[in-house]
Amino acid sequence: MAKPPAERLPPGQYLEDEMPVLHYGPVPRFDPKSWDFRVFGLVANPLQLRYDDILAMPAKRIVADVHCVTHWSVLDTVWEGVPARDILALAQPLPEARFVLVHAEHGYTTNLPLERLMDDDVLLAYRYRDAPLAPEHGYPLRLVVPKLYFWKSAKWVRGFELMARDRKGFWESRGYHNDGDPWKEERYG
Ligand SMILES: Nc1nc2c(c(=O)[nH]1)N[C@H]1C(S)=C(S)[C@@H](COP(=O)(O)O)O[C@H]1N2
Ligand SMILES: [Mo]
Repeated sequence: MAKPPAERLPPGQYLEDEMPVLHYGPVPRFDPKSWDFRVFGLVANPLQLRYDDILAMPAKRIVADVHCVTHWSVLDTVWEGVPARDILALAQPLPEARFVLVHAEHGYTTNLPLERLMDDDVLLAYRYRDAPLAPEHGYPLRLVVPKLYFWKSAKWVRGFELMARDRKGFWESRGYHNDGDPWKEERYG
């Protein structure tokens, strides 16, 4: 049996029905001719994928609760896309690669341990609630990392940079916690 909603809420969170649109800067426009997704840094096989390459990969659908550091949570969000680990597997991370800096449009970044990105619920998503992702929610492609506060789920993603040492992303270098586990209330560093 599914847990009652109250037990699915991490400490300090309240329920919303729909995800409020929240981001820094403007919504980028998508040009499929110039768009790419790059996997670079400590990989044996650097990738430069087109949007069609990503759509052609086997898709996965997940249902997940998401939690924003500003205290709202939405239960049972539905996402479809390519598991991040499938794309990382194509790139073949080198043994010394342990961290990833996720790059998005307009210089937004967020950092994660490589191992975390390999979880089976981490997607590069292009559909939300069984419809194409809306531009303001990250179209054409966004990262979804359900186990961490939602600032780690970068919208408008353009690449993964694999690194030996951790490097802080946009919010992490502005006072947010480096790890961001909502169940441990890792809001600020
Ligand atoms: N590129 C980018 N991605 C981002 C952000 C941002 O400012 N820029 N904000 C993050 C934060 S803090 C949250 S809560 C979620 C909000 O996602 P939504 O607008 O789809 O609800 O996007 C995350 N991804
Ligand atoms: Mo957020």
